[in-house]
Amino acid sequence: MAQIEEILLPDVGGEEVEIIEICVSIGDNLEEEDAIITVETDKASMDIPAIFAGSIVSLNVKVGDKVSEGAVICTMQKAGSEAATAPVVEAPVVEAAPVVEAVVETVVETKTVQETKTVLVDVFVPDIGEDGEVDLIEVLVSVGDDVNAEDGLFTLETDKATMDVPAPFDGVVKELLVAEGAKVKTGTLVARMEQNIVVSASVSVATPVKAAPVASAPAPVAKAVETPVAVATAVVVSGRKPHASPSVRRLAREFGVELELVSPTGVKNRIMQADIKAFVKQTLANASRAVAVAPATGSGFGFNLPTLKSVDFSKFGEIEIKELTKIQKISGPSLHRNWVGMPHVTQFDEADITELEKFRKDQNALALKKKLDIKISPLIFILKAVAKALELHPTFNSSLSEDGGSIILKKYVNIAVAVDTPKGLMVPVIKDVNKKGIHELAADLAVISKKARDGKLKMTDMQGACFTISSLGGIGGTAFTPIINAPEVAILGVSKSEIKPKWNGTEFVPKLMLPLALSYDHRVIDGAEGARFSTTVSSMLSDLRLLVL
Ligand code: CAO
Repeated sequence: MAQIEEILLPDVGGEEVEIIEICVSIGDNLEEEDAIITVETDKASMDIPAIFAGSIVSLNVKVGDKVSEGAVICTMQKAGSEAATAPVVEAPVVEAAPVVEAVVETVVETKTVQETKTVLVDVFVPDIGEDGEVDLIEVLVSVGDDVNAEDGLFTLETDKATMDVPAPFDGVVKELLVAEGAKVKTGTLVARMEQNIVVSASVSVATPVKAAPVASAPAPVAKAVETPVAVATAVVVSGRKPHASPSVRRLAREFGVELELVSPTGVKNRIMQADIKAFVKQTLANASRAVAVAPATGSGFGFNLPTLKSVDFSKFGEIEIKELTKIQKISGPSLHRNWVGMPHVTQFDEADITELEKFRKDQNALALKKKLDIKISPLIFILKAVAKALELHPTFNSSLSEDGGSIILKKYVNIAVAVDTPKGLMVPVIKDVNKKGIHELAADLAVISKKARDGKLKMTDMQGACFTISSLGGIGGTAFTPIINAPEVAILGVSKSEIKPKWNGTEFVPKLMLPLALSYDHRVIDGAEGARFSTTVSSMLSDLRLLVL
């Protein structure tokens, strides 16, 4: 029996969407997942795929239509089902008189039909925030394991952190395609998992019902007409393997993009047109950055930097060659790019933290008495003062746009803290510093600096910073010029506090002075603003009451 189904627009985020492309014509034979139409919301464009293989019987929409969830897009005949004709069933001849006609009524029922299907789904390495390959150091599951969504499948180690590749859904591990020691990158196919997906359809079934016979004019034959079953389907499918629709594949082909390298953002790991565009944009940006940091030839700055000649140092005495750490190898080019690519100005200042230090020590003594596992270092107050200064001087909480023509102001206050670790410098981020109290920040700093030192930071722990603080105060030194961590526009360097004689108008008094060094990107921030920001931070550290104003 022919099965004609109405394909309805699924939930695409609860809003009205505009149809920007009709990807099929009447009569086209489609495979499951082939795009039928492309719709556009404020945020993205997406394909609406065929939920089964079949042919297009009718198209109910056109380009430019604005449609909402449940709108009929088209009707499709399921592959393998017969032509949609209404079979007429001859009822046996009724010979009796008086002649009776069996009146046929059609009752249309709408039912929700749910079917569970098991599908094999490819699992890829998600976006790890790095372009190159990283080491797969541990396989956490075995074939046949039942895992829950977000359970770790593999552990990867980058130069900055270790992170797990999580199971994208509840399911069973069917194949492990990589082993310990493998090199993988974003988009590498690492496993196959079996997933139960639920296909739910609202089905309208027209069923012929024989009503009670009624007396009628004589007629020799009563015919019972069996109406074909018409099915209308609104399908919500949960769980599909990552894929791209034909229109997205076409776009990828046009740009020469390998789909395996693109991180999907669509529902159920679908690669969207926007993902292809973002990938191309990122690749171009990386290419131009690579040109910008090329140190010796073609520096990208309109001049060539002189190359260092290689020197045979062994001619002058004993030498040893020691490789840079992985972190140094990675952070080196970034530091170089940031140093050469941004016009740095460093503003120096001092904050009188005599009172703050007294308060801090009292608070630590109190915490000890209360047996609280909290230690407040000067850095906690510096975080708080910087968060307030970022709110008061929003230009510091911005990034320069790619074309250099505007700044992007951020309404959140996430501050990165440089942490010295045995493997090198790591820069984890404390989120929403402006909304947190001193104790919460102390706990956060303790957690992230421990994670950094144990090499347990995840990529997400190091993303989303608005500003960085680099504190060398626990080590020593009077001042240094920190390098801005692009795309941030400023960084605060903190050195060791020292008692200094300060003139109060009549005499010299001993004051505990904290040296501050604020480096900022002069393309975004001018000197006066830099001095104002620095003064705001030092004033707040000198008088904590200003923090609550
Ligand atoms: N002046 C004087 N003393 C200071 C100080 C300052 N500015 N800042 C911290 N101290 C003291 C602390 O009070 C603590 O002393 P006590 O143990 O007596 O209380 C001691 O120095 C050690 O502090 P800390 O370093 O453990 O804690 P912190 O909160 O100040 O810093 C962290 C945490 C993670 C930032 C720090 O440990 C670190 O790794 N700093 C290095 C950052 C770095 O390498 N930056 C360079 C980047 S550019 O290459």
